[in-house]
Amino acid sequence: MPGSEVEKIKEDSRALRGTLKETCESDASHFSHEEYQLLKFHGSYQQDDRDQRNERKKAGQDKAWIFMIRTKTPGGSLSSKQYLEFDRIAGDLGNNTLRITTRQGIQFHGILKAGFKETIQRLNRVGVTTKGACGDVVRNTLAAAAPFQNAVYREVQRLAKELSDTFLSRSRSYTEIWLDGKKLNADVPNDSPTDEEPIYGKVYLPRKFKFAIAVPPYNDIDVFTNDVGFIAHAPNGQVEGYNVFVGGGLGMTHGMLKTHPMLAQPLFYVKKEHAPAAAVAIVTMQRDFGNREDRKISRLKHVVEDRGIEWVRQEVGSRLKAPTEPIKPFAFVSVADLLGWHEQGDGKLFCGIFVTEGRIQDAHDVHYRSAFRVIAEKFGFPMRFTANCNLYFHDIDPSKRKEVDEILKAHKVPHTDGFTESRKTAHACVALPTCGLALAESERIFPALMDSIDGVLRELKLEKEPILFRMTGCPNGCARPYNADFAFVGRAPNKYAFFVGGSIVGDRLAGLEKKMVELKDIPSVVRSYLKEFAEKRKNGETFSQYWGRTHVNGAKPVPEQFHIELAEREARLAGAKQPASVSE
Ligand code: SRM
Ligand code: SF4
Repeated sequence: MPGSEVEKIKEDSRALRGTLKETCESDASHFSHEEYQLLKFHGSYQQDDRDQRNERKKAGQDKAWIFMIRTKTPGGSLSSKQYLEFDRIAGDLGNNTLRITTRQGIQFHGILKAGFKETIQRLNRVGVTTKGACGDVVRNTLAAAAPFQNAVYREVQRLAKELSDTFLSRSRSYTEIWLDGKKLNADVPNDSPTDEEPIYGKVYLPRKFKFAIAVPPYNDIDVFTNDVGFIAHAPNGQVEGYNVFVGGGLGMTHGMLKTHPMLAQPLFYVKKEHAPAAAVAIVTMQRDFGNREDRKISRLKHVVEDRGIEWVRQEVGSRLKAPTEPIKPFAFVSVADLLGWHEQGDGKLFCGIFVTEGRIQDAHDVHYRSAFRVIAEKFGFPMRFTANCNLYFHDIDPSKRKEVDEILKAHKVPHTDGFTESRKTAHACVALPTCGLALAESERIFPALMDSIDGVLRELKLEKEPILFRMTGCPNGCARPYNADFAFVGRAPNKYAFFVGGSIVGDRLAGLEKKMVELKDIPSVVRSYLKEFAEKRKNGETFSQYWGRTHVNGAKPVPEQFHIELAEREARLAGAKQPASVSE
């Protein structure tokens, strides 16, 4: 069978070079379609400002080409010095914003072609690479974000860096094209002198690949939505090993049954020293068995679904050559971050700061960017990005707490004490105007939508309830909507598919409740579910527990659950006449 078009582009690319260097140095306004596919492996997406698209088209003008550049910061960790350079780059070369991503990285938006190489060089000079932040390789490795200073959290952050280094492409193309052949980043492993990719081979992986490492009881990196999830087992304050889960992934296409989200399934437990080898065994299995003909069904989750978890266990076992054991018991409480002030375990403090949709900017009267710059300049505290798109400053001497609070207050950075519990965890993906795949707004309209939902929560006295809301501008799932209690997934301008029934713990998938809800109707639709919950809940159960008790979903997800409304599914099951869909 011939491979997909992208397979051919990779194969012919001379280790990801293609003609990127030539086009970068030419006065072409943008990269070609083939070059764009390769650009991803170097950490960037070619985009255009979609707010300008129609007008420019009418005026017969070319698209307003811009670039998104994404960093790889394993475990979301970086120094204040690095952050300050990020801030300067956003001002000098980007659109004056920094976007914390749902994978603990940063995206610079609005970079022009003329500033592309400079952005990459400046990032590398402060020890941050963009290599492999996108493309068919292992993406940024998530690791428990809370900056507790103890052996367990240190080990998990260390493993994130080790996995990141292990799976970094060894092609010299990145250094050649963007760094003028000089390695600017001492922290990145050496390129292979022959371009050889010891793990990936010539055509890399069939698709993107994602690792996450969690430390119970916090599932703050949403471990089950990753291709591979490691869950630390640390009964005596030291990591002894990891429960390994495989086959998580969320992307789907509306109405296409063969595409659907899956949560990772239990594979085995391995001792700590074998975790990196287990990672290599799983990645090489996906390299060899992942579908290379149809990119819609090419993630690890499809190998797990098609061949079954027992086959996967055998195959990985034969590659691993190290002992494995059955999964050890563990329990998570929430996907939330620890916002506000906390002791980090060594006499110092960390401060978790809520960042509206992860967008660090000075806008709408809240000056996040200036506040973070002042704190980073004045104190030099290390930082952590979270997978909920928030920020931790850590290693803070208690004597500095008041000053930090004053800086945040002076810049009107919101204090989460007065927030509803839902607001603290709610998140929306980037979508318009930069995302080329967005079918509807997400980041830009979510704060106002959450204002309305907050009103409903307060009216029903549910403001203290941990209920998870997420939104995306299309079904790809970048804000991880399908394991939230409530999710709104863009279908068309102002229209969203409505999902209910994930969990605040991140361990259950939702189901489609309504194929299409108008944006303006979302608060009243949500209200009907919340009202039922407020009236019928038992013994203080959470919304997730209530839904789990009263509905069957998630445990063994079926494709229909994501494409056919619940009412219709039930009617089909009962053999009854199918009712017309709510909105279509
Ligand atoms: Fe994503 C594609 C943004 C996390 C699933 N994602 C995109 C692109 C690059 C659009 C494109 O291909 O042209 C978006 C760029 C928007 C922009 O303008 O910036 C985009 N994804 C994001 C970010 C920035 C969302 C955010 O709100 O933070 C996240 C960047 C993470 C990072 O630093 O690496 C982001 N994307 C995710 C996640 C969540 C996660 O990984 O925890 C998912 C679901 C999990 C998964 O992978 O299954 C996700 N993004 C996708 C998919 C669907 C993949 C699939 O298997 O079907 C696409 C489309 C694709 O790959 O074809 C996509
Ligand atoms: Fe773009 Fe869709 Fe991802 Fe949102 S979910 S950032 S609209 S690809």
